[in-house]
Amino acid sequence: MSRSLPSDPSELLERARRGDRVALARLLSYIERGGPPATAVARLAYRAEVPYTVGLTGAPGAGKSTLTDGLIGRVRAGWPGTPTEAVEQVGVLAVDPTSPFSGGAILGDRVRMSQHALDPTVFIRSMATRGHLGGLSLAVPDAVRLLGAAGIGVVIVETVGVGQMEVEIASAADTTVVVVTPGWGDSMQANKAGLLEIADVFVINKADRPGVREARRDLEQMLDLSRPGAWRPEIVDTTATAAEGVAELWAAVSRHRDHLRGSGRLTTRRADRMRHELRRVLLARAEVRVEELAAGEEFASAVKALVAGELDPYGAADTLLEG
Ligand SMILES: Nc1nc2c(ncn2[C@@H]2O[C@H](COP(=O)(O)OP(=O)(O)OP(=O)(O)O)[C@@H](O)[C@H]2O)c(=O)[nH]1
Ligand SMILES: [Mg+2]
Repeated sequence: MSRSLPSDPSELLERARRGDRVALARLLSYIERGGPPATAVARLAYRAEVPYTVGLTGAPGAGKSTLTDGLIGRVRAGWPGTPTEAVEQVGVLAVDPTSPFSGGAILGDRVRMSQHALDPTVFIRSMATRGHLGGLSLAVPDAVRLLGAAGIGVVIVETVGVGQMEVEIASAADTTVVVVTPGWGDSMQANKAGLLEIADVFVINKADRPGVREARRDLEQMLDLSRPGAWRPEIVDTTATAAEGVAELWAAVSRHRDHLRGSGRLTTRRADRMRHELRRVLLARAEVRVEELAAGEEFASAVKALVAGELDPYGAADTLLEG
């Protein structure tokens, strides 16, 4: 760190609330690294009121970061239709589930290249898996709430990739945007169904390239065959590099948000997420408990008894759990 900071989480959070971005970054590092400090930060930052979260996922290189960069300006201008509802601060978390390092060369460079990198009302950070128990699927919501506790009203979570893990992270958003490109079908064949399930808005980026109409037809067909529901995902064409379609994308996100709020689904969605999150916390805690048991004497003698044929594994497990 370039200057002295307290290490106490509540002092750091106090500073982060007053706009100290270095303090906020330090708190995020705690969350990323895991262990008791991560839990302490997460508990301090927990609140019912959370930022509106927009997840962006898609294949590597689809244009998520370029789109995010364009969206930031839109977000700062407020929600379409409700311009009085100002969004004073925007957060961006760029998540790479495949990388154990944050600020890694590629992700970090792209994040830093953002035209908003020096804007004090915009907070951009990359996140990767480190020690956080339960991995990124627990660390990301903790991080989002932390940004909220620091006064950030909208958080964009960019997740690289289209595998199951990415889908899980991206779908922990209020509005999930799936970014595809013309000719996307092949690269995402494996997880088309998963993406279809989580998408609230589809973006066909790189619309300056041939194949946009085919890509749209493909998506429309898939939507026709699935998900009869109150919300049919909108499909927006964008050319992120020329900032084309970004306003329409933000408008589509905003309409989805109106739909969630108007139908009461924002509340039920968030409750579902908390149900899921609590299960994951319980599982993570149970795992720790098992490791503790496995390091103990009782466990060692249970193994001996198993080897000698005096116990079966199920009986042994029952005994250990009761103990
Ligand atoms: N032709 C064209 N190129 C684009 C467009 N949007 C992004 N790109 C380019 O595609 C490349 C990848 O863009 P990024 O925004 O970094 O894509 P990303 O999805 O964030 O990539 P990862 O984070 O690595 O998964 C860059 O060279 C962009 O300039 C577009 O609309 N049209
Ligand atoms: Mg990116």
